[in-house]
Amino acid sequence: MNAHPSRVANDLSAPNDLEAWWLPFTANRSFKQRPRMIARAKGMYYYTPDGREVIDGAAGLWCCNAGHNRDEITAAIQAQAAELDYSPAFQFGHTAGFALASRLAQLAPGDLDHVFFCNSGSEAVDTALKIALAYWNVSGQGSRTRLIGRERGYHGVGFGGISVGGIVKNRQFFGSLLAGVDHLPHTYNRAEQAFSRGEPEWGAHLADDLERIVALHDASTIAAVIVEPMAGSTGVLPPPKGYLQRLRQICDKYGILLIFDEVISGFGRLGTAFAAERYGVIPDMITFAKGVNSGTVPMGGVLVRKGIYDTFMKGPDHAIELFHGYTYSGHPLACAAGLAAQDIYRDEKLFERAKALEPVWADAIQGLKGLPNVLDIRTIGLVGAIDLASRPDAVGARAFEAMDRGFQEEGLMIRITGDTIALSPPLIITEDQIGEIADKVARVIKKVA
Ligand code: PXG
Repeated sequence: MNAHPSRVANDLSAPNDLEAWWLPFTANRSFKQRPRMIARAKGMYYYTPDGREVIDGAAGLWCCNAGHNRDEITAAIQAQAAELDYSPAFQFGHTAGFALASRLAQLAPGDLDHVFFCNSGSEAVDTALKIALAYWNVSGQGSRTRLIGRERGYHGVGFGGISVGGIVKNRQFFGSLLAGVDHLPHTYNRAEQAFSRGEPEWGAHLADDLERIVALHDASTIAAVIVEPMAGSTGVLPPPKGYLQRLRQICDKYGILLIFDEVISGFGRLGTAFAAERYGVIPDMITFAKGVNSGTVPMGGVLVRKGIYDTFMKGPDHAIELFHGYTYSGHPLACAAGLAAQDIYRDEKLFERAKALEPVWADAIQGLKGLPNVLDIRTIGLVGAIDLASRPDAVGARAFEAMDRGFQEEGLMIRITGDTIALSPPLIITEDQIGEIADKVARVIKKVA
């Protein structure tokens, strides 16, 4: 008997057909000529089908905060599948869902006491935007319909998310998007901020642009502002000092809801449970996904302040209060994985660990300054980004080669966007492994010079 049947099933070193799977956000033709296949994972490492070790510099896609294939999470998923595979969340409930919601409400700051579950960050964003619109409806201020996002923002790929988002390529092919959306300016200015550690000194005043938007449209038409506390996907833009506090003040002044999209920044990435805590700002809603169960089972959700939830809780007892939800809202397997991941975060003090390692990480990654083509480096929490100069007439080619050769030749997994390398390792990383990532990134940057 084979002791590891799953390993055999995964042994696709020569898969016989790569055509059928249209990979998301991927150069498919290039991938299929020279695949980057992953067979298994443990802790800080991925392993290729031929057994090569690849250090995970990206926590998968910013999600495996507890590291890979944690026995406790695996066991929780297995036990839940054996006990209750699926249970509807429309008009019924199950204990793992209530337990996880309570844990998350406890973890979140202030009176962010209620959780609406969905299955991804994109769904979390669309859910939060819909709750904002419905909230103003049930509050008797139905004229508040405008949604304000930010340039360079990433809020997933649903129509709501790309409408408030500000990544040009994610918007330009998809029609006219949602109506009644406006955007704050992004917060990056290389001349003022290059090679800053943590929050840059320059840029808090950019929040004041919300005053201009309010003056243009009138506050009575604006439902909500949504921002990532730290813009992730666009290439890691930490918020300028004081910026998020200022945004909160202006929202308060005009009664506008403030949504923090913490799909990346949640669950310890910046050294606190949520970025809201790092900045001492309580938003009206927090969207989360990814790290909630360390990326093991699809899950997202929205944390909602008590006052918003309470506003919906009226009308006849039998009446549905919010006409929204998904078949898999609060899926038992995702919830069980979430409880196990939250236990690991607490017991291993992983958020505190990220905070303690922040200076070590910053030293290592900022130490890459001076390598060929490095234009800027940004670090915050356990996140880093390195902007490389683009090759003439080939934007993105240098970083693409760095990602590919990092994986194929150096045993390194990184994320890229344009010619920016993004790093966000699992929070279990050791100081030696920080050194390993920095060394490998340095080698790759020299190779693609
Ligand atoms: N909001 C934010 C802030 C995100 O970062 C989403 C929403 C959407 O989540 P889903 O689960 O629908 O993908 C995200 C996702 C990258 C990268 O490397 C980032 C994300 C996803 C994949 C890759 O930049 N962020």
